[in-house]
Amino acid sequence: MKRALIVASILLTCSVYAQETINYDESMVPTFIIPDMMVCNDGTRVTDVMTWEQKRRPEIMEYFFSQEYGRTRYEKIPVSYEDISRDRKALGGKATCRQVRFVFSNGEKKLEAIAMMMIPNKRKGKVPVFVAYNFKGNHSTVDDPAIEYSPNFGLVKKPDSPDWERGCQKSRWCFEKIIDRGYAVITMCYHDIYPDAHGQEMTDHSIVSLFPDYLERGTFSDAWGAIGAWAWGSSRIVDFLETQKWADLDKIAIMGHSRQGKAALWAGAQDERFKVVISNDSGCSGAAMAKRVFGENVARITRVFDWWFCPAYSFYSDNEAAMPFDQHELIALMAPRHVYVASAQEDRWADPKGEFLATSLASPAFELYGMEGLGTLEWPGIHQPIMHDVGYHIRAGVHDVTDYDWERYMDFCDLCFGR
Ligand code: GTR
Repeated sequence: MKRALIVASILLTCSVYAQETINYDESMVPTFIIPDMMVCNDGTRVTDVMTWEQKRRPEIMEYFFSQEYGRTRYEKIPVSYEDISRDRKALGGKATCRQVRFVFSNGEKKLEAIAMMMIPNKRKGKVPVFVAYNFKGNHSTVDDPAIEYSPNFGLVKKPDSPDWERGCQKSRWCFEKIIDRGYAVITMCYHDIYPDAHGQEMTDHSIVSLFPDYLERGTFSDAWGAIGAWAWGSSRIVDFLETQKWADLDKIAIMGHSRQGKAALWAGAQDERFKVVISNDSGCSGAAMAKRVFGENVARITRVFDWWFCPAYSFYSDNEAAMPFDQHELIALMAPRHVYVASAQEDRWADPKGEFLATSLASPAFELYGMEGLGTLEWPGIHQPIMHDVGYHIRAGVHDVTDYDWERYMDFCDLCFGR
């Protein structure tokens, strides 16, 4: 009996993995039909901004709400801000480093998150701002011992994890270069909004648990997951910026890497206060076309990271062909604002070609507004960025955020913001 069980479980495991073959062979990419984002569900063709904004765009939003990231809740969760510290001599005196605690409360339960800012000291008037989550805590972005550990960090990291080390991910944050170009940055550890690990305890410590439907949500096929929560959190950062005199509210960009690139695109789709939306190596369920099924795919991502999405998304496991939408439509939702997608050559897991393709295929939405999309289906070479109203680059190297990426983001923002 015991042996039979073992055999059965081995067979089951094999079949699960068999379905999850990861394809890295371009010749094995299936022929697929690209969903036409310019045709409404009733067959009407979109030829003007009004039909796009009032009919087609809401239909596309509905796909992402009901079938991928889940439905964002709009009840207002009261938040208060508490100043933690203000160091006017950060980065050799070039910047002010501030920490502010956000306290979210629904009257019964409270959750805390800490935002860290670098604001240029030399400034004439208001400054443009990058909103960008960090993965390993604010303390990982600089060496400064005054930076507090993120409230939820201990939930997801063991006490002996190297991630507690200060500055352990500072290579992803070229603050000095950013400050020198006149931009501010506001960052927050994404675990504070939704601790990124499997299990009920994580959801209970996420902002999702503050909403009225929390206890019933398990039964909803469109219940929002972590990506939806992170996107919601980015908007709360913008709410805070709205209280700040130094922030130029017409020049807010959001930048996210990888899973945060997925969340940045979703935040940008929902919140028009983000004027430039930047996806760094966001891959599957971010900028990459799902229907190419190259690198990470829906079956694998929904199995390993089930808490990121709404339950309905796993219907497309090994079934991308059945999706009535694809990720180029997510990118199109940024129009008439700006969007930039970046890939890394060795990051095949994220399907760089699929990221490029989706960005290019989003063009018709921008063209409706007289804006210029990428304008080509020819994948540019390494380190040959395209910067129209929509931008794209592929750089050499692996899945990461490098100075090269940030420099291009600032070039692009300079163009978009007329700097
Ligand atoms: C991987 C995941 C990707 C990407 C990445 C990251 O494990 O499969 O979708 O999000 O993590 O966030 O670095």
